[in-house]
Amino acid sequence: MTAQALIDTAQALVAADKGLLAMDESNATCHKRFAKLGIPLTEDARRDWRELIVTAPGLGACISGAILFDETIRQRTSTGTSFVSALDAEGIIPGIKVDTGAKPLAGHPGETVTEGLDGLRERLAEYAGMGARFAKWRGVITPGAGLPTRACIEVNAHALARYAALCQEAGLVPVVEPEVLMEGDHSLARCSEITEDTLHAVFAQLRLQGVLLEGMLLKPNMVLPGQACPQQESVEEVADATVACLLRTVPAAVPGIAFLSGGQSAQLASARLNAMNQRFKSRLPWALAFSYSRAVQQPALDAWKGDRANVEAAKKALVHRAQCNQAARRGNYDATADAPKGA
Ligand code: 5MM
Repeated sequence: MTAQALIDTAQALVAADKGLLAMDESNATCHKRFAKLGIPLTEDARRDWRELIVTAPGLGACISGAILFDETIRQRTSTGTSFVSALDAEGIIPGIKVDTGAKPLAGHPGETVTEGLDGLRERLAEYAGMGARFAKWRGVITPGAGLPTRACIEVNAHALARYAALCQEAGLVPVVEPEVLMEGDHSLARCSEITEDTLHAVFAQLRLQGVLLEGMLLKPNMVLPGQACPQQESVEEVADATVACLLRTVPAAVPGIAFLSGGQSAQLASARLNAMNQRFKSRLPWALAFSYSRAVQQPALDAWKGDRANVEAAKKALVHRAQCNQAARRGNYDATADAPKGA
């Protein structure tokens, strides 16, 4: 695999104002979301849900790549097509989540380190053989009293860079996801400080470990006040703070930044991305895109509820959210027309 092939894939993932769809929930996370809607917590239900997504007509016009989970990359539609082939048919690049989860960090109560490096070289080779062209790994940074610690930031940055180097060796574009959580009562200014520290540490490790910046994507949080913070800044203030933080930390060689949604509502995630592109797009070195899970999937999951009769409505809801985020990349998202019913 040449460096140019990595660069081409990374650029294709942010081309045409499209974005990524994260559909890589582990079974535990998937079940948490299913349980709220009374959907059975079974492999069949998980497969049915993911089939609905990969067969949604028109999804490929606004989604460039889909991040799958180990179970999902091995599954097939009810007509026997592999999910990878179904995505390929829509022009969507298949990707794979390769971390094995955030585990308690020894000696650091309340913090985690993401695991999955053991045997990663072999797993990446297997996934590449199955058609994956990019991968994803998420490190979690938790704000709190005295948190995050330096230790937590450094171990997660180190693991992200080791993962990224192994991905590029295997010919897969690494999506590097350091997430500062939005749970808590911290201010936007505190989130900005933590995000800046984290991104500096991540890019220092990526450099140390020889990762080709042109052949990767960054998947960060937006700079937001904690969910329980009494002061909630406007869409424009969030856009300004997020772009300012990224300009201080992300090298211009990185082709794209694809945000996670982190628990924001679908509409807010679109509105904030839209504001960033509207205000700054022409002056930024990298594309500002999306790699949402909940902010694209949740309205469709609410429509589906595990009932076959709702499949078509759910597909429409899914494609609608993907279209809204493509519009947000163009700075054309109309938040008023997209307000949730009854709001
Ligand atoms: C932060 O989570 C990622 C983006 O999703 P949101 O847009 O909903 O925040 C997401 O890709 C996440 O990493 C996966 O859902 C996998 O989560 P788990 O915890 O099940 O590995």
